[in-house]
Amino acid sequence: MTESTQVRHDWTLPEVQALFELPFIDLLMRAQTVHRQFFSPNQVQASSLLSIKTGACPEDCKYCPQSGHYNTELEKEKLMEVERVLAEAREVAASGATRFCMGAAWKNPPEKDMPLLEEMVRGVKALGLETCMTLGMLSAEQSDRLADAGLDYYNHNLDTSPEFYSEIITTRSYQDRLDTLHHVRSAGMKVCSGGIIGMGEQASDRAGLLCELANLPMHPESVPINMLVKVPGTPLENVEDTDPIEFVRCIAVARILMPTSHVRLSAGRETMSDETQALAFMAGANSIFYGDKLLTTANPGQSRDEQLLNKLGIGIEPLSGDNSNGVSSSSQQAQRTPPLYYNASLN
Ligand code: SAM
Ligand code: DTB
Ligand code: SF4
Repeated sequence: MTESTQVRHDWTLPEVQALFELPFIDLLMRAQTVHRQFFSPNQVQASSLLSIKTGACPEDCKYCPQSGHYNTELEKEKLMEVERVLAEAREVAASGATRFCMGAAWKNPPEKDMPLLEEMVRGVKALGLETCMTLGMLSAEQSDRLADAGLDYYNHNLDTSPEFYSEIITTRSYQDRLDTLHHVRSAGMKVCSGGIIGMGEQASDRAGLLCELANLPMHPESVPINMLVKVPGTPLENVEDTDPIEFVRCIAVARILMPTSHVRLSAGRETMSDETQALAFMAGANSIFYGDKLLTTANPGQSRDEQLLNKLGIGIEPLSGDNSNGVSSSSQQAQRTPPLYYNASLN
């Protein structure tokens, strides 16, 4: 095994920054080489999103159209009925996407809604889809309940570096986020955790975010890299655009640091050129959100994506029988070794 294929959890910030500073073509080549050791290079995993409870969120995330702290003229909605959620999931199953991700604008799910959430998980699974939820913070007990209902993935993003975090969110801490990830892991669910690029952060914050994710006791199976969607009414609506090349660098570094994870080219594709997306796939992105809506904002839609994927000769990754990323190498096994420590960098 070459050095690049080791699954490491001891990255230092200077090492990660050095990757960011490689000449672009060298970085892409390195990322693509790592990618091919673990994944089929011409396949992307496709997930679809549904907002099951929209707006009026008590958190103050400066990027988010759903925060109750800002006026984004978003229509607020109560928790969707189970039957409506399942009707949407049936359409997703027919579209070819393999995972259905249900998102709620909550600080944490209310206890009274837990039985409905469990019903949703069971119903979506029965359609043959993988299940994912993103509901805010979870207690250990709530994590166990969702895992028992069959929830495959839980999405909970670190969003940015520990240093920049308090510029973006003040109503919960970085440690709160790490605690939820720990509960999700302990309950046996797969972790989906990534962040947002383009919030006015420094290059060191982008490196810091990826370093935190890569040094978790186990790498998240899914790493969404979102380009900020600038929504009018949010405090970040006028933040300066991030250079697409810098964004692609983030994808490449995520691929190198977390070689067996699916790296998702996530929010922001609606305004991204085909060429930038192609570079992101070249850099090792192998997952997308499929369908014409993210949670509340626009996504390219199935027909535009079909055109792009056809042009690039990329297919949608089928579900593997064991529901894993299809890798059974010794390094993947190594990263599944139970953690000896937790949150070493913040203790
Ligand atoms: N409320 C839950 C939470 O924050 O964990 C789940 C839903 S929240 C909308 C999920 C993630 O979407 C956030 O962590 C953030 O990374 C991403 N997100 C939200 N608004 C975004 C935006 N305007 N642009 C890019 N990503 C965004
Ligand atoms: C993630 O990292 N990105 C998705 C999903 N996880 C839940 C959400 C993106 C939301 C973009 C803004 C919106 O549509 O409301
Ligand atoms: Fe609420 Fe999640 Fe939006 Fe933050 S990102 S305001 S927690 S919905």
